[in-house]
Amino acid sequence: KGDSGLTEVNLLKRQVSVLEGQLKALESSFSKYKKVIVFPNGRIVGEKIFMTSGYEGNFDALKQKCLQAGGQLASPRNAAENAAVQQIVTSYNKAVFLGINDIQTEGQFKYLNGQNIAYSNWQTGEPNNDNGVEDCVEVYSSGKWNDKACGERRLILCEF
Ligand code: GMH
Ligand code: CA
Repeated sequence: KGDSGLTEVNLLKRQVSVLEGQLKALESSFSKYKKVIVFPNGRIVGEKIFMTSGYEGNFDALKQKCLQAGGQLASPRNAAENAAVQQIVTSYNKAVFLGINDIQTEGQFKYLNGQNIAYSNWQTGEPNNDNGVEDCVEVYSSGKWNDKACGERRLILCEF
């Protein structure tokens, strides 16, 4: 033993090196395919993917569609995510509804999981609960938010 030129440890090191190369190739390929699948109807921000199907409907219909697809309505939690939402709104020239509402308690906007929102980008003067019936949140092409009646129809935007 010892004169084969490759100890068992060295054999394992060679196998790890091969696997490292394969993993790198797979990461590179996956990175490309992620871009392919989101073009032109989605955006990637960190770990999150925003995607629209072009469907339009009221808040309940949009919420159901996103859940059915294994995601949820877009809920931007920082400026970078909101910018991605804005890009979709601008590209389609159609406002979206977010996964945020104050249905439970007027004036307390929450995510669909019931937590109070930790980020917002309200248009000046909003939310104004116009006519006392605005519990949902739409995003304008400016990226700014407006509270709007949940029965209105808007573009779907899910996050995964
Ligand atoms: C009112 C006014 C407008 C505002 C709308 C909007 C409706 O009509 O305050 O300036 O843009 O409400 O908040 O959702
Ligand atoms: Ca409003």
